[in-house]
Amino acid sequence: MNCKITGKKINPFMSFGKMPIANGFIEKKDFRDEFFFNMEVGFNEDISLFQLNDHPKPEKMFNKDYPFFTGSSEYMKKHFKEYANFVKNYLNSNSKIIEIGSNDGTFLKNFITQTNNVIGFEPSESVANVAKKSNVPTITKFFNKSNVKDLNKYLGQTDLICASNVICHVPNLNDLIETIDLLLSSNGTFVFEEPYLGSMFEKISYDQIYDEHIYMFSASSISKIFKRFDFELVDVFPQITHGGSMRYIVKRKGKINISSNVEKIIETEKKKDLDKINSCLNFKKNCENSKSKILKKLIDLKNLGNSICGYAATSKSTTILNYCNIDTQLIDYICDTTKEKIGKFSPGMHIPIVDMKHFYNNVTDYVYLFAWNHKEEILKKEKDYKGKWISHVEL
Ligand code: DWN
Repeated sequence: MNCKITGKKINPFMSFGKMPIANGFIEKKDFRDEFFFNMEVGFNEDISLFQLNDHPKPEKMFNKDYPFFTGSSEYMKKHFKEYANFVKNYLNSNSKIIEIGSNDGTFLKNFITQTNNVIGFEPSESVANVAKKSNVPTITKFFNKSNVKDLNKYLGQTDLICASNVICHVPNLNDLIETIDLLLSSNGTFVFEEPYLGSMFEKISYDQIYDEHIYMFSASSISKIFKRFDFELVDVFPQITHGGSMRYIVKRKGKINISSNVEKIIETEKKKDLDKINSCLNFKKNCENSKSKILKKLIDLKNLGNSICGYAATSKSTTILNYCNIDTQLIDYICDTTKEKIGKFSPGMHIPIVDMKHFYNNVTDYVYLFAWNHKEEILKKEKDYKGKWISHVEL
């Protein structure tokens, strides 16, 4: 593959094998036509960027039926409220705000009482419609140069562009940054949060890698990428969300002093070789060990006569199930709160997705927590469950 930013040829260092669309929850009648791609990952040392070798077209993933709703976690709603308070530091009373990938409007809802100068870009109709119902102004389109060109009121006049768990979904980062450049005011700020490469390596949470997550960023990669466009990474704030994320603050070059946080984190990343392929090769070994360990655990538990179900049909679970080849011989069902997933089957491995009533009426000896990143919230909710929780990451 060629790196999507620099054009340089990158050789994949690892393959996760054949993968379906992570959020492609499927009906039985469609099993035969299911789409798969070969999921390989590579690393561009020039810009320290971990990336997928190939990925399905964005329209195949983010379509009218996209079934992930940000508001499905109470904790995340709280997080986005706090995030909204944080970004107010970059605003004045007339500021215009744009969110890239605004999903169901969970974040922007925090602004619509204060200002009409707010727009969300969200290409998936299913989630965009929920935002619109909550009166969050939403453009049901991808965020790119061609889709912002007529937004005269916002061109060069937007004080804040935000995104959460979205920038890693955008294949053409060159176009994305040029679009930001078109919109941002001279002293404007781009604030975004993404799953953090360092946390993924530490937790061996390789399930963060799937079709939608084309990149896994670090402060080193973000700093290098934005420099190419005359922007600067001016601050970073580690987050505990989604198993370890990073909030990045980016401004046009020379606008403010760069916080010492940036230098510190880049130094730490260097010490951990996060800017080098070595850390990836180590991660590869860790993934292979993790796969053998979890498979052995599930098989041993089954052989001892235990029943096992899955909790939360996350996008991440698609990687675990397909990479480890886990099907209904090991996991009876996966329960989830999302009505758009219930009654369908998991992508690739075709495990039935059921509602929470089914979970309470068909209690299993073990539960595989696929939403391990929401552990606190879920374990509190399910405190009456008497069996054992398992996962490939430490719970
Ligand atoms: O980047 C992305 C992240 C932020 O969100 C996306 N590409 C898609 C999505 O990834 P995910 O599906 O792995 O996200 P979550 O938030 O780990 O899992 C969401 C799923 O978990 C939903 O199907 C709802 C379900 N869930 C549940 O059934 N009970 C979640 C919670 C908190 C619960 O209590």
